[in-house]
Amino acid sequence: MLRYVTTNPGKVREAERYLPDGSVERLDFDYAEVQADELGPIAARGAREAYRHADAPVLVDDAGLFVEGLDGFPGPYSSYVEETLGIERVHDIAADLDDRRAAFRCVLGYCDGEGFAASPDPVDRGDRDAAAAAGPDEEGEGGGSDGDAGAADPLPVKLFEGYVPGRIVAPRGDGGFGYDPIFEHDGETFAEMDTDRKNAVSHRGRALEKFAEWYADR
Ligand code: ITT
Repeated sequence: MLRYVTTNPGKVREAERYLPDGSVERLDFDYAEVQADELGPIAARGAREAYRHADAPVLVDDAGLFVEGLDGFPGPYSSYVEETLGIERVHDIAADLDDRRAAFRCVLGYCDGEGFAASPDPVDRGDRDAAAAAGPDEEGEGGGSDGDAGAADPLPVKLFEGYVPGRIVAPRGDGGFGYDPIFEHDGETFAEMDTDRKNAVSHRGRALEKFAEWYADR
């Protein structure tokens, strides 16, 4: 059984469409979200922490809204900004911009205590630079170290990324969750789409599609 690690039931509703019935359950575990300007390291750290907590295969899902005219803000801070400012105020700020283009990004981090081949999707072996330098070599089973002495965490995490472009608009629609009402893609906000339609184009749908294909062979 795969544990989808999130406090957000909306994410699991979307993920269930990609995985066989009964093969995934939500693990409501709030892993520490480290401060970082990229989603990958946050997902990787979270996957390790969640794996150690659950002692079973886990998938964590870190997502964010990146507004072009705000240099990518709120990005990795999207959760904090939703809780503090709220999505209407994010819209108000974006409404003053010439450039209202934005994108959602999602990074899924999978960890089951074993090693993975790095290609075609990235593997975080505890030190991203070392992982990049190591290239697409096969990782030894059992979570072997990348040879980097020191702080690197040897538990490998496989990462799957998804992206969708759009723009910030005044809130419309009552489906979805989070920033969906103010994110328009192809003339409709994500909150105006049902789950299948959102999945067909969304950041999470793209990442889940890659994950599901890879996981089916695992
Ligand atoms: P977990 O960390 O427990 O999974 P979360 O909702 O805080 O739950 P994220 O940190 O990944 O998840 O999400 C960052 C913010 O982006 C948060 O405010 C979400 O509501 C929002 N978000 C993530 N995916 C979204 C989506 O598909 N549509 C709209 N908003 C989304």
